[in-house]
Amino acid sequence: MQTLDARLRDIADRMNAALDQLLPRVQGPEARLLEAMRYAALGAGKRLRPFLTLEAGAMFDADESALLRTAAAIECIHTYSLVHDDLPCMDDDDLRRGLPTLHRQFDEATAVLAGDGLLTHAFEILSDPATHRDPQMRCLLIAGLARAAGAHGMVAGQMIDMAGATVAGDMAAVARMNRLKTGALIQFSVEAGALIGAAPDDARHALTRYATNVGTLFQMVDDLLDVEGAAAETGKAVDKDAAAGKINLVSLLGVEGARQQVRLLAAQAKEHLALFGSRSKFLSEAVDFIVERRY
Ligand code: GRG
Repeated sequence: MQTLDARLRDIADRMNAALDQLLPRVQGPEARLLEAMRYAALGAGKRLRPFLTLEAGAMFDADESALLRTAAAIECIHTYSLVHDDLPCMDDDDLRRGLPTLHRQFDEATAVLAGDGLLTHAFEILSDPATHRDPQMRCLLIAGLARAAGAHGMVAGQMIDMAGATVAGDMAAVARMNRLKTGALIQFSVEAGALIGAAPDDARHALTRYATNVGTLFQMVDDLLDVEGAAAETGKAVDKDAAAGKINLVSLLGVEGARQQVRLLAAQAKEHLALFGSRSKFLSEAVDFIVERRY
């Protein structure tokens, strides 16, 4: 039986190959745009969202190619969000995945356009019959990704974050921001696998609850890494939130309180998988991987 590490590496390799093929270089004046999109998308990401889609789908013997293309679309959205988040008008970061951010490597206008290109390309991938032969399924995937990523999901969470709209002490508001900014796309990553695999209702509900816990704990670990991590390990700047005076669950609960909450969420996430027995081995082990991650 494969280890989780080997499985994550295998999925990352397959994702890189899929993105390489889905984002081909072009000739002509727009060559720079595709180079920039590839620079961002083919970087050293953990490919956690693709892992969640492929693992959730594999439990129901879903078609591998449909899962892989859907995961690539999700990764395009995730990458665009990082590119735009790093821009001077947002978080103004110089380092991402251990390399210069896209606007540093290229320029700001190219970074905005490369993000736009990746966002749009995600929906082109999903609408292609090569993703799924059933047009209704393609529509469900497109609608689900749009909801998770758009103005009622990730973009709304980013707006709340940018506006500094989470006042000190307002735990519920911070939790909602996290649910939208980070949780919505993680949740869709799991749901997409279940959808393509035509999972029964009870399984889909259990997976959604698993994904909700994973999304929340993922963001809390990210906030802990911002406080405790080192840029050399995380591949991005640290201590950003405190320097910007931002409120997050770590500043509200304290480091120890946040760690305790992470442990609780991790246990809950795994409990939601009980229904699947050994079939959910990797999804369960991934919870520990996320808790223990240093980057
Ligand atoms: C700009 C529309 C728009 C949205 C940005 C996701 C996001 C919203 C901003 C990123 C800021 C951030 C660091 C959020 C914390 C959670 C997160 C998404 C971390 C990065 O995801 P990983 O760790 O990254 O999966 P890799 O590099 O492994 O893909």
